[in-house]
Amino acid sequence: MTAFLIILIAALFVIALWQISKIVQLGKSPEANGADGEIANDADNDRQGKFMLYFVIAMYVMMIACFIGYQDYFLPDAASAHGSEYDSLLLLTTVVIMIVQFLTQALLHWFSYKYRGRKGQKALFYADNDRLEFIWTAIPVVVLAGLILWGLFSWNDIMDVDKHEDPLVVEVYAYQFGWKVRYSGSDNTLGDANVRFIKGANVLGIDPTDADGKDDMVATELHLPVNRPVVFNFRSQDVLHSAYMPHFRAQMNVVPGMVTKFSFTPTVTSEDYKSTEFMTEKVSKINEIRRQKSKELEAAGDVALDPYEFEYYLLCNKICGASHYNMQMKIVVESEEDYNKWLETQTTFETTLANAEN
Ligand SMILES: [Cu+2]
Repeated sequence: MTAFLIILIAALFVIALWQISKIVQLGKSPEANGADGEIANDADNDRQGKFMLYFVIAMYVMMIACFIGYQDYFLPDAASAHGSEYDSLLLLTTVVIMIVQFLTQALLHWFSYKYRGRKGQKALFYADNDRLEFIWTAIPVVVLAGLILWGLFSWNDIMDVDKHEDPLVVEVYAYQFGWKVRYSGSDNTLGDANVRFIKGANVLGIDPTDADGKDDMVATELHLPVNRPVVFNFRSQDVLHSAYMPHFRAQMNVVPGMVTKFSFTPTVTSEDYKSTEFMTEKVSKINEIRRQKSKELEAAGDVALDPYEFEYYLLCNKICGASHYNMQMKIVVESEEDYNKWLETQTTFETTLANAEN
């Protein structure tokens, strides 16, 4: 490996010297360069002009192929109340950018080809055109102002955590490398917490003297009742994490030493989402791949793969350390009834502490 690197460096050094000598040669007078020198002639310009044209065609073909080929990887419909607005904004922005770049790239490369250098041809000196300048200034101003205004209103609405009536208050707690969730119990108020209180069974550092914290419940799965607004309070034990819930179009940084907030209303239960056409098709495709892989594994004497089943997940979206990739928590959106049943099986902080002492 070291020998290869030395040879590579030596080769690059020789190429650099050769290039420098060419630049020195170019710097000399045109006469010294002669007819076959390094200065571009008509044949060179013609070739370069055509390359510009081929390049833009190749770029469009690749772009269209990517849009078609990667369709399967687009996120499916949003499962939260604000999600469709967010998706419309993203779609409109993408469409506008696509139209503009399609036209401008085509023009840029076409003109590079059409007006490629030819001996004796002179460029036209064209100082300015007020009407043209007005058009290409006014249109972007109007379009951008519209996009920005819509974006600002959407942002303010999505980020306003105080707009809901009777929301469910939940804490999402991040640590290297996992998530915990804290439910606020019957008072719907989270008890104070601080990493300094972390001790024994008190894994989230809930203040044992705060009465609001006694009925708090710590869980390892995030269960949410459908159609009820949820206000998330995010806390980190160690480093910067990011709580990412792609199906709900939600993401918020989780910062040590402070509480960050986000709220949304889940609108589709896990069961309903699993039975959408998109998801059943996707899952059967994945399972077909797994079946093929299992055959290979079994032939080699290994254990076959389990079939895949879709679940909502909360993922970490900040590279926070060695096991970052594995930092996820299952999210279950269910009916109010099922949610209450599940909640009854959870243990309050008070009971957890009492059990730990015994
Ligand atoms: Cu993380």
